[in-house]
Amino acid sequence: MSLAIAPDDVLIVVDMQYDFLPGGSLAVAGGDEIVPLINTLAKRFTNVVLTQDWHPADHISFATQHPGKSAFETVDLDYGTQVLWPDHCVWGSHGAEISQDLDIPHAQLIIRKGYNRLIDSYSGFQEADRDTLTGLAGYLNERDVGRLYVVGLAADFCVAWTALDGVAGGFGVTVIEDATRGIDNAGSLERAWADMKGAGVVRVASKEILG
Ligand code: VGL
Ligand code: ZN
Repeated sequence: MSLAIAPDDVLIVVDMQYDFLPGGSLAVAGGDEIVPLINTLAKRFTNVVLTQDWHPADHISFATQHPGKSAFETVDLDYGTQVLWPDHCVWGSHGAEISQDLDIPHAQLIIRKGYNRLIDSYSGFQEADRDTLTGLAGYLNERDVGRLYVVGLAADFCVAWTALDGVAGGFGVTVIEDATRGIDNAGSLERAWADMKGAGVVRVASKEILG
């Protein structure tokens, strides 16, 4: 595997939305610090795809929908264990908007996920029921793209699940570590890196790519 970026490679910029940035309802520490680096990286890619977490106000992943439960606790749903979150990325709200500080005018696709009330979706490819597809794999396959490079928020949830599903879909996947930040709830960040390593996701620092 070469670290040089090829013209058919794709940068996937995950969930750089106000609710995940400082001041947002599910702020990821240091999330704002990665914006300039993501802008620099994006200039090296012909192909850029953005993802956008996009929930109805009564989404099942919100702790407010489960009386007696608090954010960061879990519940058992039909598809498995679900972490409960503060209300975030509600469609039409400011918090759901992608940061205006991202400077990626050449981004080709914004894929929204998490819009089904009863199913969460960390991954840009597949919802948490592990069945409902977003269409991203179909899009990338139809475009006949090369390697996927994943950056954004949060490293241990939407970045990791997107990277893992990319590998499962047959893509070569690299995560650029310093262009991510994690939530790190109950050891989730360490677990996510272990899962990604086990799946064959390549972990690099941006300087290895930018030279
Ligand atoms: C995310 C928790 C809930 C993420 C989205 O973007 O990592 N995390 N929804
Ligand atoms: Zn969400």
